[in-house]
Amino acid sequence: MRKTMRRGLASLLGITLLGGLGVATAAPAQAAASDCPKGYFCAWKTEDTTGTMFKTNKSLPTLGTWNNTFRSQINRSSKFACLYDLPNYELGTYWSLDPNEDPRGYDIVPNPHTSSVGLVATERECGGDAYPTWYAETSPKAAGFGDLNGDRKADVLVRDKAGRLWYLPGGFTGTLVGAGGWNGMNALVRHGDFSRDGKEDVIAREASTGRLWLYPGTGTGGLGARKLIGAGGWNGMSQIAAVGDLSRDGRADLLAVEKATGRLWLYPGTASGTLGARKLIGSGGWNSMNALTGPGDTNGDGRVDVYAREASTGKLWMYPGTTSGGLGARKLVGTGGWNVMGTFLSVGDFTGDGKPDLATIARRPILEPEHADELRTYRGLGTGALAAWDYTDGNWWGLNGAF
Ligand SMILES: [Ca+2]
Ligand SMILES: [Ca+2]
Ligand SMILES: [Ca+2]
Ligand SMILES: [Ca+2]
Repeated sequence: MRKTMRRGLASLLGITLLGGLGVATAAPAQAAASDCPKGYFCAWKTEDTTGTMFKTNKSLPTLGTWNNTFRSQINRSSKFACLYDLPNYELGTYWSLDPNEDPRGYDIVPNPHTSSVGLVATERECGGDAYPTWYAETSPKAAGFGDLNGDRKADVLVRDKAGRLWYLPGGFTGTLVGAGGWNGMNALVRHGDFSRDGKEDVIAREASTGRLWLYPGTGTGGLGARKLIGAGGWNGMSQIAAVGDLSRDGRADLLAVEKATGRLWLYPGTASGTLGARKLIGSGGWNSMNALTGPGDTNGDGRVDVYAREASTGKLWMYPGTTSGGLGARKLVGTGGWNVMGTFLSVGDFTGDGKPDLATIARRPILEPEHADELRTYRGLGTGALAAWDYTDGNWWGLNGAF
């Protein structure tokens, strides 16, 4: 869990932030901040960046003669700089500086106290792991989705702000499964086995091209070499949601809402692991829904269902899958307030009762929006409805998506 995090340092710690205010740019004595080379964190024993300069481009567990001496500092590295009161990055008090600070300014530290410096890819890593903690009970039955390694524990994939992908198998741990570049994707879904090898896969939409890519799951949480399954035009879809097998042919399908028309389309999975000819399953009005998610069979009739959030009301609706492979008359599942959810996480049954559940990442109304996100879990009741949320975890801030 997150320990102490400090941002907005000027107000919290009495540090004066110069630069951009026309304060520190003119005086020659203060021009030394620009002596800090790009790629480094630098500090001085004086309040005005004069005198001997400390610099590092890697993390340092101890600071030797520089221990507790930083009075002014700047982070010109491409990483977040974490400044710890204790050596060895121990979590007492610490604060973080954004990457690539403007050398026309710097930070003043009234009371020098830094004893170790960390340079990390994401702000989360100043205080812990890049990935959050996820826990799932073992389900009595295989859900057919939400389980990349087939152990009947619902798992989660998380994208961090550095564009890496982490696999969270459900026991509080995480493994790196995507080394980078995932920030180029503007939609990420997985819901079962598209490539027909018995292992769950990931589908991603490339923002710059509107292409749809299939990343075949390796069956252990990792992903293999990608394969193009949509040549373009997918940016015309406002929502893409995996739903499992809605068309009832044994192959996982994809739903998409067409921005221009508000139509809901089903893209059927095929025997070859590609998408077949699309089928209209909602003739219009779906633009009024600003989230779609496929939690599985929520009402126990053997057919997968869809949850949709209505933008204007913040209500959550359940659309039951029908025998003909479409969606039936909707039922209200959440009476309001669902617009605070940034992400819907449908990964099957994580409470271990065999009924699919729902998790969300909610944006709390707090002063520091970058730290606002928390996980909430909703137990599925097996009737299509959800219990009130019964677990929340504030460790889910500072990420760039989960699915
Ligand atoms: Ca699993
Ligand atoms: Ca299907
Ligand atoms: Ca159902
Ligand atoms: Ca459950």
